Amino acid sequence: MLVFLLFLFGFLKSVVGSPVACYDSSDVSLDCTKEARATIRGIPGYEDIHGEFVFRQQSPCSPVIMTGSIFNLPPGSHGFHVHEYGRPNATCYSGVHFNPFGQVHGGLLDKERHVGDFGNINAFRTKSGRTVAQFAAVDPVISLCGQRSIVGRTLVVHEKRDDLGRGPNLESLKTGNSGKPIGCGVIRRIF
Ligand SMILES: [Cu+2]
Ligand SMILES: [Zn+2]
Repeated sequence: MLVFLLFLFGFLKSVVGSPVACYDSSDVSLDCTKEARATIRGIPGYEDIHGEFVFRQQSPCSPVIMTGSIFNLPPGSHGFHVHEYGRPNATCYSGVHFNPFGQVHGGLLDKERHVGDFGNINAFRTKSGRTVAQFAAVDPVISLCGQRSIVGRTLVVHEKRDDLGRGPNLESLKTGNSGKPIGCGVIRRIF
């Protein structure tokens, strides 16, 4: 585990060194923060689900480093996105995927994707019987300020696997057929 973490941080450090251009000047605004967090809670019927995520960005034009984990998801892959609004109710309703540029749904590494598309988070059962899902990414598409800002929006985990826009129906290009949200949390800035 420790070896994996050391490897991961080495990888993140090497990627963060590379400069990433801002899309335009509106990305550099006064609301910039270097760190944001989201606490995930399950909807009724999934109360055991909980998790924490941290988002860090050195400057408005740097990629965002995101790390976190969710416990007690059903084992398997679950669609994982930032949704538009930051006011989840008991069902985690928070609008559609955050999509300020009117693109179609995709995966984290796709050229064409919603800004809020993180693909899937994968849950594994541990020896203790608990289920753990870890996620780490260096994403140049999201930001903690400007028009790509995920701050104040909702991080959502879904019941089903996200087909990343490659499914057989139109819904695939909107939601990846990932089904209903089962857990969520608002992304809040850290002062
Ligand atoms: Cu979603
Ligand atoms: Zn999407």
